[in-house]
Amino acid sequence: MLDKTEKPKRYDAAAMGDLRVFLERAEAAGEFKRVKGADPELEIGAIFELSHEHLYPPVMVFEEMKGCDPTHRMLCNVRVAKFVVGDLNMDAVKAYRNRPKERSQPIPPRLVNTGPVYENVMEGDAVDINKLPTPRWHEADGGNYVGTECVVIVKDPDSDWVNLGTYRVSVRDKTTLSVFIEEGKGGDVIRRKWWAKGKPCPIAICVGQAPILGVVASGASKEGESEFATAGGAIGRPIDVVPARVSGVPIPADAEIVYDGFMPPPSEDSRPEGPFGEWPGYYASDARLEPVMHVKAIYHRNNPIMIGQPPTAPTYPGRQIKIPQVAGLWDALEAAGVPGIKGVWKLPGGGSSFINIISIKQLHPGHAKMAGLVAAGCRAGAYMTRMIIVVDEDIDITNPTEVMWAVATRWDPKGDTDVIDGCWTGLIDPALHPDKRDNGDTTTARMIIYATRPFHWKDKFPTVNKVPPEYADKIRAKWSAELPFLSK
Ligand SMILES: Cc1cc2nc3c(=O)[nH]c(=O)nc-3n(C[C@H](O)[C@H](O)[C@H](O)COP(=O)(O)O)c2cc1C
Ligand SMILES: [Mn+2]
Repeated sequence: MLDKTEKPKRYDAAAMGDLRVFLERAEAAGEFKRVKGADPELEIGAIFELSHEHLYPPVMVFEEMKGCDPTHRMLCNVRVAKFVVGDLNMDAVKAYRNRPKERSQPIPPRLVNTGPVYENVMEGDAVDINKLPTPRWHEADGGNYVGTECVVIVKDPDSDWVNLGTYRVSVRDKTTLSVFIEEGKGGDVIRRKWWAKGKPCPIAICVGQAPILGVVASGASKEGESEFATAGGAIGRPIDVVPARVSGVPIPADAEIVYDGFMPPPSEDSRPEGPFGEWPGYYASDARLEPVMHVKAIYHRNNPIMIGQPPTAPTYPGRQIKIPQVAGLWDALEAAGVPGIKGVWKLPGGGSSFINIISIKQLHPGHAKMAGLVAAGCRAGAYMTRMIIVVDEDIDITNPTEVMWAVATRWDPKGDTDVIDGCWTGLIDPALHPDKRDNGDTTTARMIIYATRPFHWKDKFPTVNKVPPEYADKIRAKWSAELPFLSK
């Protein structure tokens, strides 16, 4: 059970800004596990995935990995450890929404001359991706994925815009990496500009970095936005960057491992990429031709740490709630003017995307519908959702049994359901029909379930037969010494 009385943790800027400080913090928090002798071919992947049977899996550092240089390390569970995510409850969502404003003021990166990233350099004929760990996470993966929670860095040819993005990266041969960037993502917009000028796109890929860089690279960003600056703002100091020696794009000076080179236009070189076990728990997007990166140099620190964080199915407990995402949907509902929002949460099984729960204090007829339609249509709730469930404020939406009780008892399927066709989804949506997949029609329907007391006869709606929460608390306080089963 989650302890709902615990206060959300203070933001640990030092750990978020430095991977090695992060490791010390994990150890101090008692959430650290050192593992020696595991095989990066499937074995580490299985240990990693099974660690997700726990809501808060330990931070794991794999050392002396089979077939690897003994000084190389693999780090898993960077952003899912308890000391990083804190409590997963509604108070944490509220605290996130009220977070100090200075954490959202960008601080531009600082250009420095050199850094630990250049402690070891492979160039020219010495370049060999296989000299560093090349994990295979799941049996049916179409390759060894060195980039999972990685940072792909490209620079706009026409402006100062440097984009960071987390896109999966796999090994094709000792100097070639596949990078899977979906159409329209920041990295895709920029690489097309280079190709349109008839030039290969300069690119650097960092596969071990300060945790905050993984956060900003995997979050949505606007064209022109500097995610280095966003990250600097979050940790309260500038990120130090150095120019990559071959591509010239800025890379974190304290990066653990960086591949540096160029991505030629797909007409010049593209190779089959995928499939890769995806977060909905399937291999849905299959293999297809994708552009590749020609690696001209590799830099790494002494005792480098690769970060491994492949997707795991949303059946695992910790894979449901991302506090910033839930808070973001709540913000979006309020920004659209929907009043009376009391909470936003997810139904387990849908991971952090598929099933959104909104609780409202109904103020007028049509209010529940307004909340449901905005949740289905706003940017924070539009992509790859399946279902939105709107409930009354008396439902504890962090308890799936209460949510389904509301559905079971307050929802009349015929009148209280909207099904909206043609909504935005992705190739990794397993329910996307093969014909649509082939046609490029990446849309599926949404269902909105209004499991609220119908507003116009809510006063006639049967009274709930249940000990009220405040009275329950009193009774527990009075009797739990004598009746221990009453204590929570
Ligand atoms: C672990 C992880 C893996 C991801 N893999 C991919 C991927 O292979 N391709 C992709 O286009 N997006 C992937 N994403 C999502 C992007 O990181 C996300 O859309 C991000 O906003 C991209 O940055 P951009 O807005 O600068 O393009 C992944 C996200 C995470 C957290
Ligand atoms: Mn970006």
